Amino acid sequence: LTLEKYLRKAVEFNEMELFYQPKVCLETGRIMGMEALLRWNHPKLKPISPTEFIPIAEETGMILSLGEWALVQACRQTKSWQETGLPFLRVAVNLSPNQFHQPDLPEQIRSILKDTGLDPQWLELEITENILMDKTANTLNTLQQLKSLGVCISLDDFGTGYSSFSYLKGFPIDCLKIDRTFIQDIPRSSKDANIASAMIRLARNLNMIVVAEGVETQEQLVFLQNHHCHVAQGYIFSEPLSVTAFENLIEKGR
Ligand code: G
Ligand code: G
Ligand code: MN
Ligand code: NA
Repeated sequence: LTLEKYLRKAVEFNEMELFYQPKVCLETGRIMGMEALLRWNHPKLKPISPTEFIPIAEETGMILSLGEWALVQACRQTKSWQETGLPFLRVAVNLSPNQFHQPDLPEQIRSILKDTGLDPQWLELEITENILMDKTANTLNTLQQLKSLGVCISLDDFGTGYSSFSYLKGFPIDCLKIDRTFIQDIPRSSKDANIASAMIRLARNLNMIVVAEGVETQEQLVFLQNHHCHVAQGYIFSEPLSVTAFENLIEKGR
């Protein structure tokens, strides 16, 4: 309950921050985008992970204001980096189920893009399989509205939720993110290696961009390159970084 009380004030008190983790194109070796990840710096509490506070925000409905804050912040920051002459990068923002099912989400995102001046092609929305499973909601319609804005849709944590091939068939998804649990034991586990390579082929055959999450070792990276995975993200390149640290990383790579 205390956490909930603090969380209620967190945005207002400026305690939330977005960190950015680079996504690297495996063909060119260049950073092509980044995932925005929430960080909560409470003045008294020790750092609280999003895995702890996102569920509370979901249950209490606070995710709606928090999620909107993250969208605005990510779009504003990305636009600002473009204006300072940094290479154009695509920013990915995670959407929680509660947020996704708000009927006004497409309108909210349209308005944020307009207000921040970010061209829609530079915004990517990460959703999980469980969102797609909810048949009561008008999921396809929402996705189509989002697509018609010109943003990209990614399927996050792929393979861990209620994975179904019919989602890949029926929904307009641009990008598939292989969950890190399938990457972490490569190359030791031939099972995981086979699953990952099958996911890569599946995505490529469906003309989707395929991203490997949680890449930590050189061996994993070589495996993914050999299997023609498009993009990788993980500690091997960088952990999620503050704005300043991310800027330094981009400058260094130029
Ligand atoms: O950095 P990591 O510990 O940063 O993130 C843990 C979890 O929190 C991940 O599953 C991630 O998707 C989720 N998360 C981080 N930031 C956000 C956000 O802005 N919105 C939502 N819905 N989830 C987030
Ligand atoms: O669930 P989602 O994919 O949105 O969240 C990404 C989570 O994975 C964040 O908590 C982020 O900090 C974490 N992460 C990013 N790269 C790595 C990695 O290489 N290894 C591990 N173990 N976690 C990672
Ligand atoms: Mn994600
Ligand atoms: Na993930």
